[in-house]
Amino acid sequence: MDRRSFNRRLLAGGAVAAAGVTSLSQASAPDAVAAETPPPTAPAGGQVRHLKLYAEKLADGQMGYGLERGRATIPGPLIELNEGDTLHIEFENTMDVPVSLHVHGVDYDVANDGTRMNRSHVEPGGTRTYTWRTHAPGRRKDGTWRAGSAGYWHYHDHVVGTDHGTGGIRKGLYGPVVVRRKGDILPDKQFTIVFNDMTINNRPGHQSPDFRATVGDRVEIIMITHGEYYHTFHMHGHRWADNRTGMLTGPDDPSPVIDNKITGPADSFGFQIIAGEHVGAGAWMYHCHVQSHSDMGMAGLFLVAKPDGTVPGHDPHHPAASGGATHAH
Ligand SMILES: [Cu+2]
Repeated sequence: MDRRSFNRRLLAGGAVAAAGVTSLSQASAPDAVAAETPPPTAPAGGQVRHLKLYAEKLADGQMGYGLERGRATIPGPLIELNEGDTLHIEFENTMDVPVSLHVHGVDYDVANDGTRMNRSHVEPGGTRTYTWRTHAPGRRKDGTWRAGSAGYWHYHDHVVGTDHGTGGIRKGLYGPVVVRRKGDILPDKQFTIVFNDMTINNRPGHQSPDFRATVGDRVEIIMITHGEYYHTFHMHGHRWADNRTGMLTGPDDPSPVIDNKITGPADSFGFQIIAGEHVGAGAWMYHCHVQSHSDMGMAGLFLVAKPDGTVPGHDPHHPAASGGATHAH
């Protein structure tokens, strides 16, 4: 099943929640007809969803979140919601240290904060249900405008190492959240890129992940920053609008169009691009543009294949081309 039909099913299905979203990014490209038909859009929210999430120690000593026991990844699984949805996450700590789940951008009461301050963390072997809520934009009773929850957000541990989760984040306990507004265009493929200290997705230098798409795919990038440093996120050959969706709403949309964005710890943003639009297939770099950071290996490839599956000029055996698919670690 291609991304579009899966998304339609996922977003209509409710209880399916975000399960399986991660593996989807590796699904085959949509058929060529998709480019000529209007892209599918997000429906209205208002559903109650359920998700099981585990915090686990990985074999290499890092830590990750996962939808199934033994399947944790860095970054953790992408969690997608529509404005108005409520999500109950049954969160199990399989590790030998306390851990938590703290989210940015959505609504939660203090019992779902995921900090030690209000005892909303989870002891080793324990389970706790975290509830996240989202809302649509609207006018308050006093006439002022209330923003909706839609955006590119993220979750992370707030307990491991210190009361700020510094050790947990450093070891990989973080993941992406996308909240859509009714009518938002759905992507064909999604990739999460996290600048965490001097790594991308906690990979060692010069082993940053590569991401693969086919010319014409509507690709969604979710970009998150963690750690100690500021970075600049740059993509070759592709630009996006610096607004909520990364897409212009029309010719008069005043959002700046950019291909480089400064980002600091706990920032998150996202955007959609059409792979290879106006520039064609190829091995397009993405990287931090702080020069010493890119030199130390904060760079990967956005591999845009021709419809026949080949990436012109790209040698898959070159060491720099190693790396995995979305959300692998
Ligand atoms: Cu950097």
